[in-house]
Amino acid sequence: MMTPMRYVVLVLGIIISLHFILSFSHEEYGRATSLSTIKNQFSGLANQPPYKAGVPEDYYYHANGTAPGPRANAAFVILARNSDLNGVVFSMKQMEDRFNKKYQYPYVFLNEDDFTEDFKKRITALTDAKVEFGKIPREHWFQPDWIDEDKATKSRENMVKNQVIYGGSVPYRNMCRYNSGFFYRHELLDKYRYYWRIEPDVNFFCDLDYDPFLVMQDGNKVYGFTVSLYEYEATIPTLWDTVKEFMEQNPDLIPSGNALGFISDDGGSTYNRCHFWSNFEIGDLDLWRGEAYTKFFDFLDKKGGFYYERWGDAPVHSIGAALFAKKEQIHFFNDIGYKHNPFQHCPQGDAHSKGKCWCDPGDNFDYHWYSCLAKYDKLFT
Ligand SMILES: Nc1nc2c(ncn2[C@@H]2O[C@H](COP(=O)(O)OP(=O)(O)OP(=O)(O)O)[C@@H](O)[C@H]2O)c(=O)[nH]1
Ligand SMILES: [Mg+2]
Repeated sequence: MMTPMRYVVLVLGIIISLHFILSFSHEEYGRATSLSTIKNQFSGLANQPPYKAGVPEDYYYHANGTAPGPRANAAFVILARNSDLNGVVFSMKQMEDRFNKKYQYPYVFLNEDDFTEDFKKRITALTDAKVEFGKIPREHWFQPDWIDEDKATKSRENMVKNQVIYGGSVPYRNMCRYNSGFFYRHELLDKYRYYWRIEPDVNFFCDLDYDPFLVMQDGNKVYGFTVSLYEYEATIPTLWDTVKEFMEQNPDLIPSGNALGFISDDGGSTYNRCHFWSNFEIGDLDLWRGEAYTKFFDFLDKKGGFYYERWGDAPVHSIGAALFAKKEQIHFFNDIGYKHNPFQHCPQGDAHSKGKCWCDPGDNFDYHWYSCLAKYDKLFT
């Protein structure tokens, strides 16, 4: 007969052996349960935003050559015109050199026109990863019939008079509406869960020796950013009233512990105009595909503000993420040095040296008066 103590030792032995067998046979299990991962996810630093703890060292692969698996189910998404080719090449070459030649994530290019052969040739020459070129369905792109064109024209004329940037442009409005509510419905993205949006003419300043998609996946994050700032009031005069109307009608879609404090300084009465700069996004497509955001986008779209005003995809995504995600699910990618004119996030201190960044650390938007990062930080303090 076994004594109770022997039982305990036996059961413990079985658990420990199982853990080791799983760790060796399933890379993902091993990584997910490694001590530093658990420490990062469950303890963090008290009263500090989670990014301050840094990405655990076991996510890093500093050597050259293909990084060992696993990979996330993810792709880069680039919306572009044929005329954007040189700018896209500029961004994509840096993405390959700084990150993707080791990770080989596929690219999806989207356009309301057919991409030219020249475009496809110059893009595919830049990478060994899979590249797909998609055409946007007409009904996802162009101004819908039910928009009152007289009203839209008057509003554009007014904005031109008031020198609102892109205020007179219909294509720009199509683009903002498409990025807000349609890109994630393109059939080429159906198979993916995570995306990283890239725009023409941006800079990536640092070596990225870990996979940000896995950090999103393992940490249950749904939206990642590098720059945040204030929106121009003139482009969104009625946006917040519309959002409030939606919130009043759909309280059950809005979880507690969300990031409302990032977008409102008074518990939701007014919008403080903070938004994540959506020319850089690493996100979970399921955030946009889910019930809450789907209803939210439809509600906004029906109000016509993408055409009667000039609602941008940055405030629309940001408000959606801030309302429908938990604040811990929104991640600041502190170690990704990034520039889209005229602002840049340049990692500071250890993050700068770890990434061998080439941006000037003195030129950093983080706590500039026009940046909203302090409001993000404040969510956690
Ligand atoms: N296919 C297509 N893509 C577009 C169109 N307009 C803009 N884009 C893309 O949409 C994204 C945003 O457009 P941008 O012109 O960069 O807008 P922005 O970042 O607000 O303005 P900039 O400061 O000029 O960069 C980029 O990836 C563009 O390539 C368009 O009419 N058709
Ligand atoms: Mg741009």
